[in-house]
Parts: sequence; C-alpha cells; structure tokens
Amino acid sequence: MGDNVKNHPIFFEKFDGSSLRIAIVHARWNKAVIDALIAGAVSKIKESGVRDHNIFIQSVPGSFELPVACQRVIAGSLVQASANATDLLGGLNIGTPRSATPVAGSGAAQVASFISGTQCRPFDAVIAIGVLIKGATMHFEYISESVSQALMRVQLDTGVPVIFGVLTALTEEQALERAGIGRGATKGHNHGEDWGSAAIEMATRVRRWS
Ligand code: DLZ
Repeated sequence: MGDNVKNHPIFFEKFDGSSLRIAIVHARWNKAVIDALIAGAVSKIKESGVRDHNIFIQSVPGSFELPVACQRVIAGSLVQASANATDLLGGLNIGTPRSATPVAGSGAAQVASFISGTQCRPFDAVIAIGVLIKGATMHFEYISESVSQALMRVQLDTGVPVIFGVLTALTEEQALERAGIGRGATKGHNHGEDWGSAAIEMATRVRRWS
C-alpha cells in the first residue's frame, strides 16, 4: 500500500520542551475565557517538559496591547541573554531576571541562577492570548485586523515564533466553546492546548533551522 501524508512521521513527532523558555502574554478582557485558554496552553507546555521557571506570564489590558508587549518581552529576554555575568556582578542594572516564579533567595543566589543559564536565555516562543467578541460597532474589526497583522510583524522582525492565540468570536458562547468551557451540550475544545503545542513545536523547529 502506498504511503500518504497521514502516515508521514512528522504527524507522530513528540517535541521535548525541557530546554525551552516560553512566554505567554495575555489580555484581561473576557477573563473566564482567558483563564481557561491560559490553563490549556500551560498544561501542554508543561506536558512537553518545560520547567516552571521557564514559563513567563505577563498580562496587558486588552488585545490591542498584545503586539507591543510581545515585542518588549522578546527584546527584554534578548538583552538579558547578551548581558554577561561580569556586568551583572558589577551591578550594572539590566533588570531583574524574568521568570514566572521568582528566583529563590537574593543576591548571590540570584546571580548564580542567572549565570547558570536558566534565567538569561531568550524566549524560544511567545503565545499571545486575547479574546475579542464582536459588538455593535466596528471596534472588533479594527482590533482583530491590526492585532493579527502586528503579531505577524513581531514574529518576522524578531525571528521568535509568536503563536496567534487571539480568539475572534461572534458571540460569547463561541468564545466559551473555543476555550472548552461551553455552557451547552458540548463544552467544546480548548484552543489554548493547541497553542501550547504549537509553541513547543515552532520553538523546536526554529532552533533546528538556526
Ligand atoms: C475596548 C475593548 C473592547 C470594546 N472589546 C475588547 C475585547 O473584546 N477584547 C479585548 O481584548 N479588548 C477589548 N477592548 C480593549 C482594547 O483591546 C484596548 O485594550 C483598549 O482599546 C485600549 O487600547
């Protein structure tokens, strides 16, 4: 029997996230949906082996703020990665190590952790999460169009994969179902899980291509 694309090994590849650093930048509008999407993304990221201290989560007011936040989060991690240990020990202010969990201890312990590499590597991928629900005005159209264009620009300008985790739903029910918390007969599917998996795959592939 001939091979077809469904039998291609690429569909069965599991990606090891144990050496990856992933950032999640999320808007705060439609909080219940956002929370479920973040939980879905984090569950897949951790399932791939990413360690807690290599997951960084940053919130912003709304989806419109996602692109600049992603850009700065990526730039900040690149600056930290290029700052050498002597600068840090010499007291140069290059910002505090970024991590979801603050580095235990202070002073020497933090410096040691930073130098050991876990805190100063750049992010391998960023997931931008927002939930836009169509209202009575043109607001939805303007924001969804500009945010998707801008997030694409950030990933092409920086070379760091930016996963498009912005739901553009016509109703609240649609948004709930796409976060796996639908109120009807079916709860739907949590797209945050797919974004978490996409982040791990793209982070791995971009490393291989570099
Ligand atoms: C203003 C606004 C509206 C009406 N709706 C949403 C939404 O459904 N989802 C979302 O993430 N943000 C919304 N915002 C806020 C804008 O994204 C933005 O934060 C403000 O316009 C300030 O720039």
